[in-house]
Amino acid sequence: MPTAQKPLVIVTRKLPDAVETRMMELFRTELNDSDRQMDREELFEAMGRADALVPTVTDRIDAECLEAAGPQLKLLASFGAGVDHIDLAAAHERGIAVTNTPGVLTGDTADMTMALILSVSRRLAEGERLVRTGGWVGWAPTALLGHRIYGKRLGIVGMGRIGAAVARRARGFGISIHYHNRRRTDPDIEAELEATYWESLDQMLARMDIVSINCPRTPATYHLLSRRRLALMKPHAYIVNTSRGEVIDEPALVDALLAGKLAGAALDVFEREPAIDPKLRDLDNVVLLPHMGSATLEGRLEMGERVIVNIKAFVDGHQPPDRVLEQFF
Ligand code: 8YV
Repeated sequence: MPTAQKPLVIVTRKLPDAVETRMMELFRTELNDSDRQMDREELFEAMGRADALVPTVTDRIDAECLEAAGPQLKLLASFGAGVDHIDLAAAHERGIAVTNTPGVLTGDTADMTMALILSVSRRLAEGERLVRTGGWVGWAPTALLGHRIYGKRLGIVGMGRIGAAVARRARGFGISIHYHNRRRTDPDIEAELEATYWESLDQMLARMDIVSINCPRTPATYHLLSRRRLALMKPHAYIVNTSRGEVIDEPALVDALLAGKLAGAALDVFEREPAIDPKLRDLDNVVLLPHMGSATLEGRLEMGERVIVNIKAFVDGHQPPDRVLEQFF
């Protein structure tokens, strides 16, 4: 981006004030005060003008969108860890670098995973609904009985930063850790977590009390929790997803829940966000959140800082610290 004047940075959504202010100081920045999601035409237009675009998970930067990129666009500095909304191969082909914001949302997402594990197993959302709707008539010995999580087995699908952070937290609740990952993790981490590695996802799923999805959404993880695999899970098992909806075959999950083949699900992400299958909404043993796993002010400020560091490094001719390399996906 060798321009004499400051680079034009277009931000597609409203970011925290402190992040936007710093961006205004450093770059020629166009903000989106309305926070309205850009439609395809607006996004194409922004791609045509920006030197660096700051998209979020709600912007689909596919090959068609990348076709609209002007020759000056050299960086997609995404606000978020996941990059499945960007066609990395098409960006690479056009010589456009992609960065993300890993690390800074690990703890918040892991905290939310624990909150969901507790919510679904102890029926928190159901109890809250009962009180809020005025349906609570008083304490009863057998009302709203959930299941204890202490002593249960948690199968973590994807032992990256977030998976390991979930494992650390779950250990504090007396849960034993199992995991499946493309590669076996560092032996020191395995020892620290007393974690059991399963090369076979099928074998692990068939034995777990709780399954947590913590892998990124890549071509290899699309519907990893397929209809066949969901059928392997125990009927008393819970499934929790704070990763991406597409990792689970959602219609198959709905069928399994309706048929009583799973005890419950806690979902922060969905296949066609923000659309939710109405059948999920009708199920009491399902906890539904609006993709808020990393939604803390602290986290969003740190994500913004990462975006700024990445743009600044790139503009100054250095390798941005969080460059996403296409061949890793
Ligand atoms: C973010 C997320 O809020 O970073 C991610 O991958 O899923 C979320 O926690 C979102 O992506 C921001 O763009």
